[in-house]
Order: sequence, then structure tokens, then C-alpha cells
Amino acid sequence: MRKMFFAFLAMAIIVSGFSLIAGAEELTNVAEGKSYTLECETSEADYGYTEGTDSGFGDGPNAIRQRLTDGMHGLESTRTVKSGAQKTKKAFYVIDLGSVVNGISKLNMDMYYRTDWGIQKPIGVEYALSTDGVNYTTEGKILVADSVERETPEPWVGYDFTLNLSTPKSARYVKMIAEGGNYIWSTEMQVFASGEETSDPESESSTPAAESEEQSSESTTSEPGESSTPGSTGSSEVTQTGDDDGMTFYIIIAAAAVLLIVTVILTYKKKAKQ
Ligand SMILES: [Ca+2]
Repeated sequence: MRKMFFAFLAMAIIVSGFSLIAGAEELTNVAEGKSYTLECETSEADYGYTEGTDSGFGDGPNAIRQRLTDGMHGLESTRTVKSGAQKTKKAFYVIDLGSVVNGISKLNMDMYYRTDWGIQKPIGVEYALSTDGVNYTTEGKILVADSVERETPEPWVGYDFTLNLSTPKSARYVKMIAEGGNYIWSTEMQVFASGEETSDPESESSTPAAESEEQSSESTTSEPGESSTPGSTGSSEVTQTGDDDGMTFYIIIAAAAVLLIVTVILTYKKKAKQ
């Protein structure tokens, strides 16, 4: 009887432990596969890019700009992960998430340098969010001293400039302003959210090409994020965050299975004693 009690106690602890894990919000990188624009403060954009090829260190022309949201994060010695590099001290990137996303709680961009190539140490990344692509709210700036060093093959040195937001935010446009000594050398920009995308009446009306053209002609300022991103995937892509329900189901099944096994073992032991 005592064994039975401890078995059930152990089960209760295991089940409550799993529930805690299941209850923790799962974050999804909602920027992956999304289009973005790029403007450089000084010097030319698309460093090393050769027209018609996927070579070089640049990030391709605007039409195929994709290296920093392709989900490949980090420099590797084999160079399987391509860099998006710009010969500039300051680069303005704006990711269009397609529609307003709720629950944005973490933003990240990585940057690298190597002195033998004359690439100077990065300075920092500033992050700003917007629902309309016009009015931005600065969320914070991460300097290299507050960044996290990445495991990177020598002589490269790399950092993740991760900004954790104190309260989850909603946004469609995410601006990342990267500052470096002379180059911006990066592989990925990430926007982590727990919420689902919402239908945004304003952004939806601007999705069709004809209407977005109309909208951009109306605008008067030249904010980097304001261009209506022709490569936008629109609002058809919806981030699925319904994994929690599935997770809970599997945990219940697993708990029931463990409970059954324990009961069978105890019953068997009891019978063996008799
Ligand atoms: Ca990448």
C-alpha cells in the first residue's frame, strides 16, 4: 500500500512537471522566409554581389533579398550558411511579417568580424516595431558588450544581439538597425513570437500590388521600412502556434501509459510476494 502511495506521488510530480513544460509558451521565428528591405547609410549596398549569380557576400538585389531570413543562422567553416554582408557602417533592415503578429517577445540579429580581412568589430543593433510601416516604436538597442558570443570558426568572431522584450508586442514591420565599424556582416535576423497572426484591415488592404502602389505614392517620407516590399508573401502565411494542444494531448497519453505500467508492475510484485 505504501509503495502504491509513493508510486502515485511520483506520478503526480511527473505529470505536474510535464504540465509546467507544456504551459511554457513556445516561441516561433515568425521572420523565417519573410521578405525584407535594406538601406545602407554609407557606401554601396550588396557588397560582392554578382548579377545573375548567388555568389558573393552581398545579400542579392532587392527582388531576391533572402539570406537573412532563410532560417540559416551562424557562420560555418564550410560556408554552407551564406552571409549577407554590406560595406557600410550602418544598415537599415525592415522585415515585413505579412500581417500583424501578436506576442513578439524576442528579437535577434547576428554579426561577425575578422581582423585579417579588415572587418572591424560590430557595434550594436537597434530594434523598432511598427504595425503600419510608418510609425515605429524603438524597443531597445543591444551593444556588443550585452550580446552573446556565438561559437564561430576562427578567425571569425560572432555575436547574437538578442533583445528580450519585457512585455510581448504586436507588429507587422520589424526594423533592425545594425551598426558596425566598416561592414555589416550577418547571417540571420529573427523575430520570435508566441501569438498568432491577426487579420489587420489596414495591412490587408495594402497587400494587392495595385493598392500598395497607390499607398506608396501617397506616402511622403522616405523611411526605409515604408517601401511596400514587392517580394512580400502577403498575409496568406499563418504561423501555427496550436502545437500546445497537441503537446498536452501527448503528455496526458504518456502519463496514462506510465501510470498503467507502474500499476501493472506493482500488481505483479504484489502477486509474486503472495
Ligand atoms: Ca541566413
